[in-house]
Amino acid sequence: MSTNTKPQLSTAFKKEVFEGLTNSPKYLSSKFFYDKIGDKLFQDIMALPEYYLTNAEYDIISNNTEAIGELFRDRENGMDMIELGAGDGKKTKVLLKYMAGNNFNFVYKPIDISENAVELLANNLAKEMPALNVDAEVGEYFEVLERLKGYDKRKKVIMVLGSNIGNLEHHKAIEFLSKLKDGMRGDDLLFMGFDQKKNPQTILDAYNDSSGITEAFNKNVLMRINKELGGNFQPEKFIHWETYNPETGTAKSFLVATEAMSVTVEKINLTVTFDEWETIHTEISQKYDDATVQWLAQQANLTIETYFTDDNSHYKNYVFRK
Ligand code: AVI
Repeated sequence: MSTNTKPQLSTAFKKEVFEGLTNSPKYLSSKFFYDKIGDKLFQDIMALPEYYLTNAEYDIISNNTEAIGELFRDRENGMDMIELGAGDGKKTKVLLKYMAGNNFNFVYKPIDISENAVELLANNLAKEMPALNVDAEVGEYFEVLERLKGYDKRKKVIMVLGSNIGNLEHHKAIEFLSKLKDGMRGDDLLFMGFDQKKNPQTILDAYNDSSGITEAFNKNVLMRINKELGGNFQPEKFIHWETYNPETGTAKSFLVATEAMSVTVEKINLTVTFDEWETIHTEISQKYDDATVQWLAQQANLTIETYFTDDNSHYKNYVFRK
């Protein structure tokens, strides 16, 4: 088992924080939510009653384990299962157990932007399923995709769960899907989770929980700037604000300044001012319908082979082929 780390991530953090805070309107990417504290907050979010996504996808995988596993299987040559944004692997473990228990010949390659998440998962799998062949890696999706070309010797199944694609705007999602497609060969599959459009209140509640964990998660980007880049943000002077547009399916998170202030970020030589009620856009969480997923697939030259859904059709896992 190996775990590679990417030191240039902190340079990207500096560059993107500078760009985002000097832009009008201000923005910060949600990919910077995830450090040790952010990972823990996200784990807590996944356990919230309001955050229906995790249970919906868990149910889909648990209720269709055999059908999904058998789609993945290559009896002759074995296969590689590559998971982008693996997180804690709770849902994937259901499949891993099926595959291991049914004599699949495979390597599991979890990849996550969070070094901490990858390490925890690798250690946990080593304990829970010691016979499993695991090859974990830390990295950002786009640069890791380049390195996947080495995984070309046998059938590949690429998994992206958690509706992680929803954190990308459509043009970026198409770029992402196209790059995945470029790394796929004829019998390779892409198994991806897409949160679906539904009652707007259900979506707003999922991103605006009553216990304030999502608020802390959103503000964690400010905490990271303070800790890692010498910033002096006062997170209590910002409120977490969530919007959902049922027409476009886009949920957006903001941090809104409750008073005029000036903030300095020493390590990037930056002082920025905020007007009262000025915003920082921090995240999008896109919700989909079949037509939109079909359109994204077509733009990326992928075809939808089939999909699996939960009883409420709140969430869907689609299987794509090149
Ligand atoms: C990781 N990602 C798909 C989550 C989402 O639903 O957009 C992150 C999240 N943000 C707030 N709550 C959860």
